Amino acid sequence: MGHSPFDQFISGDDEVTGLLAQEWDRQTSTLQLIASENFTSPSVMAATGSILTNKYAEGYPGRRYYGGNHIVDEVEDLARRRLTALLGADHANVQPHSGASANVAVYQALLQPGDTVLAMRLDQGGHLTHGSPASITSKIWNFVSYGVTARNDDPTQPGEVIDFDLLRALAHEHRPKMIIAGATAYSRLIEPAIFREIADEVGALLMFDAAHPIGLIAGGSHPNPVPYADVVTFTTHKVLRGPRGGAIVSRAEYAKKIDSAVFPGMQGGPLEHSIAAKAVAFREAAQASYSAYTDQVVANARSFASALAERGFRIVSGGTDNHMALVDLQEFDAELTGKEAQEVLDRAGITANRNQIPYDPRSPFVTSGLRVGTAAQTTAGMTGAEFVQIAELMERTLRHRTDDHVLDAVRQEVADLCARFNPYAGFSAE
Ligand code: DSN
Repeated sequence: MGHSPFDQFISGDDEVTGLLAQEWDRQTSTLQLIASENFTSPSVMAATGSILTNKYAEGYPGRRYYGGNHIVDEVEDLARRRLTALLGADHANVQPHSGASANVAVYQALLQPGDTVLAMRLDQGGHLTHGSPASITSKIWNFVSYGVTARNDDPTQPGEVIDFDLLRALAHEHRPKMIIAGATAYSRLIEPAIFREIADEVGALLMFDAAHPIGLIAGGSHPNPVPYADVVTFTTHKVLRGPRGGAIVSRAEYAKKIDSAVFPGMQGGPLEHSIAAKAVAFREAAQASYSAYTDQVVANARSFASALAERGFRIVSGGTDNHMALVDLQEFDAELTGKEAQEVLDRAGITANRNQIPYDPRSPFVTSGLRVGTAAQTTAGMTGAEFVQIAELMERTLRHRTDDHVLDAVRQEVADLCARFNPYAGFSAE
């Protein structure tokens, strides 16, 4: 079993170090296909585990409420400077603890309670904080939802893509104060210019929730929404490959309102160890090697989606432009739910998440779909050939899901594959 090089510092706590060793082993001996996960660099991990975890720093650089923050100020300034340079933005706030916190802070900064917001519905790819009935956002603001077009199997005109006719009609009918672009389970390019055009037609603010594509944007594989959107929110831990957390970039005119909404509006002390790790990740994302990585992430997702389709899985919208594919299981096997597929794949060492597909007849807890992503295993060095192999392993697992011998054989093949592509090879202490 492998060990993180950092575990040696947790002295005398065998329970925690034992669990960390097990998780190190799990992450490096099974396939990580959750589209929102990645393997950070050891530098990002080290900064996350750094001495900055000791420091309280409520406020912002130069305006803190506690003493002893002159070095922390430099850390946070560095992260802000690197982020504005990376995205070409006027202003950055690197304090949000998560993407959800970033989104709610923006609403608090730029909206009044009861204002209307137009956003993508959760069951067709949106996020909880885009006004899901289960989220506090729907209780404070009046969300109206757009979705995707109906399924269309004509490859020249794919369906299940954002319905811009509906979006435009809803914008003119409801005159929202804000329109949100962005999704968590949507495999197509989200073109910021069309959103800006519609927002301008009705005088709405445009927020781009780039939690998923921000890494592709930073690497230059997807268009940058910063020139089009008033505000861009995102998480730092997906394709971007930073620590768990969120961030906001905005036009200069909204800087003060957004900073006040994050602190003191939403949060207390910022997590400066995470902010240092964000700074490390922003520097890494500015390298040419990172752009090559994001291009490879997209190329791998396309190979993966095609290979899955060749094996009888229907890919929602017929393909992918980003780091994920949404798999409709119904044609592969009408009895197979997303929940069962996720559980069986887990036993075979393939980690993915069940996900509703557009117009899903099953509940969000059961679902008819799976979401798979290529960010993590591309970091580990896999290319199209390995993703074709993974598609074959998934097919075999799900076709023979009651046969333990097949599941054991797949589990062994997965372990062999992961041994060849270990993202932390050379960093194990054992
Ligand atoms: N939980 C994140 C994801 O998996 O996409 C965002 O909701």
